[in-house]
Amino acid sequence: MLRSQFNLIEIPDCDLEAHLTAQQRAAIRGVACYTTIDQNFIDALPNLEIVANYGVGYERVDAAYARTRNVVVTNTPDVLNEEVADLTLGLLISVVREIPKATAFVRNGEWKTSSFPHSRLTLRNRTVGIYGMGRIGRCIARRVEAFGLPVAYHSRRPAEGVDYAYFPTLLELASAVDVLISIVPGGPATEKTVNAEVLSALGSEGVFINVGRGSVVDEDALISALRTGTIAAAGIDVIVDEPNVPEEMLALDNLTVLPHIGSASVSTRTAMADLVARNIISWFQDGAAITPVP
Ligand code: NAP
Ligand code: 8YV
Repeated sequence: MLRSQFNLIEIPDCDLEAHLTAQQRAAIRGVACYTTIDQNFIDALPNLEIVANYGVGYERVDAAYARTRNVVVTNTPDVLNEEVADLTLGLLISVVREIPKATAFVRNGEWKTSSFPHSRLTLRNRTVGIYGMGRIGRCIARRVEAFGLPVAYHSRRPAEGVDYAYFPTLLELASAVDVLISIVPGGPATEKTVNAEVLSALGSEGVFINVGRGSVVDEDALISALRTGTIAAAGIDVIVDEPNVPEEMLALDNLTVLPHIGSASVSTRTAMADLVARNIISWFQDGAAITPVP
């Protein structure tokens, strides 16, 4: 889409000096990306006007600094909400009913000689806590309700138009539920907020699901909680140092780790790519982006 409208230079990483001449750097007016865009990167492009991030989470773009340079930053909200919410429920059921183990059991031919053990956990009669009742959080909540389960949540303030039980702190939420789903943004404000105290409050039958960002979780606390039975099980689609999954995590049989596939269907990723391109096209045609970050 972009190539049909603009002269494009594709670079494999952010080492602008290595990949672009000074003349080319001066000619760059827009960037489409899914990587870390820091002050040095922005300063190296004197005529930059727009950074279009491929993803709704833009914590790797220094948006605050971009604003001081009058550079607009865009992301891809809404086009992925339902897709991520679907994956979230799939991961939750997969963890509680041990679907990966069950498929392995069949593939190994074990079903010929024995029956798969009944899962210790069930989703029935649980209360589901959502950490981050935003665009995706609301879609997750609707699905949880459809499963006949009560929903509670924590965000920094009560969410408009939402009548689920609101808890002013994450710890209070964790104490009141036995499933905790994290779908808050990354960044300093949420870093390691899911910690040992929160996991302990979730309890020994508790199930933790993270589809937001790995940085939100204290991974050592999570590994210890799973190893000691402080919580029963967890499913995570995101980790701190992607794609390097800690060996201790891989050794845990009550932890399911997915490779950051929340939005990863061809149709949703295409919709995200389309929105990245349309933000840039709209900016240069009409002087307005479609989804500038708040
Ligand atoms: P959103 O609409 O902005 O919702 C974020 C929610 O988190 C809001 O309810 C916000 O409420 C709450 N929140 C933000 N900071 C908080 C804090 N410090 N403490 C407590 N609550 C906080 O965002 P979204 O579109 O739903 O996306 C959420 C995140 O999901 C993205 O930023 C991204 O990191 C992640 N994501 C992951 C995947 C994946 O592939 N796994 C895909 C898409 C998105 P308040 O402002 O009232 O606190
Ligand atoms: C994508 C995401 O994995 O939108 C986000 O914030 O985490 C996911 O949709 C990613 O952004 C593109 O690879």
